[in-house]
Amino acid sequence: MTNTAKARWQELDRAHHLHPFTDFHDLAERGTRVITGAHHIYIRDADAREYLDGMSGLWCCNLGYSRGEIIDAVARQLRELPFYNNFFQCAHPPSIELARVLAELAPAHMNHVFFTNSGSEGNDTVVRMVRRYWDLREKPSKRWIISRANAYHGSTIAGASLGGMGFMHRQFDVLPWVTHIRQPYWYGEGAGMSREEFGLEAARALEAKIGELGADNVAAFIAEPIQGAGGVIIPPETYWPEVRRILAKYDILLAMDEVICGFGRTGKWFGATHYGLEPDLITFAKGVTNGYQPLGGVLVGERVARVLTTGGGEFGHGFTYSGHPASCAAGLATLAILRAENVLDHVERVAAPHLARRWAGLAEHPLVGEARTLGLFGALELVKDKRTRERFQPSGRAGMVCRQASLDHGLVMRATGDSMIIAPPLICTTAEIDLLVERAHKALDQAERELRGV
Ligand code: PXG
Repeated sequence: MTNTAKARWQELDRAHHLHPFTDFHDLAERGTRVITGAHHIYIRDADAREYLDGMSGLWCCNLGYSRGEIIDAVARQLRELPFYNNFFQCAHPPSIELARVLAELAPAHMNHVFFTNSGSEGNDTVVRMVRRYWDLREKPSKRWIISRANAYHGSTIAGASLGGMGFMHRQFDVLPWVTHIRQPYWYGEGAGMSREEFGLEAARALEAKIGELGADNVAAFIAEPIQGAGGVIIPPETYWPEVRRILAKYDILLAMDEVICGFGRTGKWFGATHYGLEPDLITFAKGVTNGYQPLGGVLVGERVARVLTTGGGEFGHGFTYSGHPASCAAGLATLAILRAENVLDHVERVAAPHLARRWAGLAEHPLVGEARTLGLFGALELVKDKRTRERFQPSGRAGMVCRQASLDHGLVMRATGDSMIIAPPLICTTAEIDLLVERAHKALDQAERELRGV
């Protein structure tokens, strides 16, 4: 692409396009990075520079960018039946077939699925289902939903209320029956405690909140198995078993937001399986179609499904594109590849152990306070002083500097505050993981020179 073509894209973009989650002033100053193509695990920008995509698009292109089978399946479906709805006692083969496959892959007690177009709509659906469930069980006082600080559950009003992002909450009115407890972020908040102790303490914040609200008023707890956008927060091993105990004790539903964890990121089909949990609801999106088509939804466990399907009356909820045939075709093709190529096995036996070993080496770097991984998630905590965990000031600058350094070295690595995060495609080979880590290392060196002025 010529420089004039790139300049024209940038100019038109600035003139007309309001981007999601973007400071428009900053964007106008720095200019848009225009991405023009991609193959395998690499993206290409308008300057024809290639980057190893350490973020799988936006946590979704788990099989990379070159899966012709998914593209062909979508095209075939568009020719066969480009649209029909799933309302009013209708359905079509792709939505029916995808529901069957998802029920097969989900934990054994989950046999039903509701389709949406995104993770945010999935979490709105969770809210609607939870409310309907307790109403049908004649416990209408159970209305509060407990979530966690620094969670991300999407950007509709319900999704953003459930999420625990303060900067989002300040821009609208959070729904009044949503409340947040602390997150299980040991490195950031557990100084002076062992991981295990801290995990228990963070879980017990849930019990304290239930006590404060009254168990008869609490409908559900919603959480990501591992927080993604919040900075790849991997809870201590003590956390989830304690949460499970508390929810069972007080008869409160567990809704797991698996929009990022689902479909192999941890090496299992779901984060719930990784942690041995039996959630009542699972929100999914992103990786279900490898990001090639918009699709999300909610997997529903027997306990809720039985009440919804036998309780009588209409569930007044749905979207025109709930179970769109082309999206479902993309989902079927994606899940077929994940199965046929034993991708989860590759993650569990090859890629994740290799990433864990190589990523741990980055902890030696003077800028890195902690290097953690689970499955194909990775995070680095950038610190000024490794011993005291002191951060650079102003907060967030180190992350931005390292993010730019990473791009300079041909790697897409995200910054969340001063944590650097990766979630590379699940199909990464060990050599590609080596390349990713090598580039991350160079980025850290460059960021250190800049941050310490040496
Ligand atoms: N839940 C989780 C756990 C997510 O990560 C959503 C819900 C919402 O999905 P939709 O499809 O409505 O976007 C997400 C989305 C980031 C980032 O900064 C992460 C997401 C979206 C945008 C940015 O890492 N995750």
